[in-house]
Amino acid sequence: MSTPISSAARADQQTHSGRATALPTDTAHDTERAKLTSGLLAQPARVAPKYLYDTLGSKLFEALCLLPEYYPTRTEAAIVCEHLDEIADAAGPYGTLIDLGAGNCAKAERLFDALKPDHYVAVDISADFLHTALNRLRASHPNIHMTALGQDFSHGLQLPDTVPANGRLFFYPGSSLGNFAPPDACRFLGDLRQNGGDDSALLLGVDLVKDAKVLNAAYDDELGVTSAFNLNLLRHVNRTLHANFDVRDWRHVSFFNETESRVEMHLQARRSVDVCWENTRRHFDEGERIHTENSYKYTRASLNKLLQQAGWHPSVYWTDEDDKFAVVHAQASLPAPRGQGARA
Ligand code: AVI
Repeated sequence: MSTPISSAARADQQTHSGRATALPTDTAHDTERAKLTSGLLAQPARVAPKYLYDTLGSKLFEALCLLPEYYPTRTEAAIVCEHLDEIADAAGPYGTLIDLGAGNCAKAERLFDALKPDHYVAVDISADFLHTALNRLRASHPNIHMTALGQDFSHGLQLPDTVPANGRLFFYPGSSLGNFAPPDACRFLGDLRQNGGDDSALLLGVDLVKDAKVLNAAYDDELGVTSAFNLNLLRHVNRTLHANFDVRDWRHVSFFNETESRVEMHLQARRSVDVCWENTRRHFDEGERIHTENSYKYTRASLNKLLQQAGWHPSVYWTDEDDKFAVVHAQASLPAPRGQGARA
């Protein structure tokens, strides 16, 4: 349950922006199916969150970002818009902007005029989608050298030699870090620190701990879009395993687990059901659950600790007035005091 969706290899060649990727090899497909089977047979059962993102799941994710209850996307965009100059001041002289989970590159594009990078590297599992996005960006920003990298970076980022080794700014928005379990988040951030070297920096969007009511509503909205997003995972599993989950046998369950500081999403059996695939059968009692996603929420203290453990020095936090979400700048080496946001 530790794979962050923004960077995970979506199992049926789709990303959460719904674009096609290269076909996996037979062996990769077999490995995926074996992992899926072992998760479904585990007690309690689990399915990796990347299965939320087939074509329909990607559209449902886009839709849920528009919901009044789901504040992260909107709040992050407002923070970036309001503090763009300060962000540019803090994240100033980094020549290379490396956008992790770039998708359609829209979030990074908002930074271009202020940050003025020489080189923009867009990384996403879907190379095809990136090429289309970069062709558009090249026309509007002819002075920025652009590179598209189709890569699942969740287990380590591989940058080609053409990407300057100095002055790297890693941009990881959308609270995608929250879909990693903390030890994996630490490993991931530590890999970036190694990759970037001593003069690199990080610009991170992270969802903050808040009133459980707000969190619970964000992951269980009135219209039922998040419920459809979660249930749709079963259809994706059916296609991948030739399984016979009936979506109507399951209900969406989500809640803030305060002890773990995470919102959990599960699917709960409405009745006793048997599910079959290949030569396997799994019985679920009524009320039994499949764990489908964790979304970790941080405080400044817990995020500072994580960043420091991973070798980063948090320098500035920008938040909204309700402290719902944070955009954080961290440096590989101890920062000189600059910028006007709240010091970490
Ligand atoms: C993509 N990720 C940061 C979202 C989150 O909030 O963890 C996925 C999501 N799950 C339910 N709603 C949104």
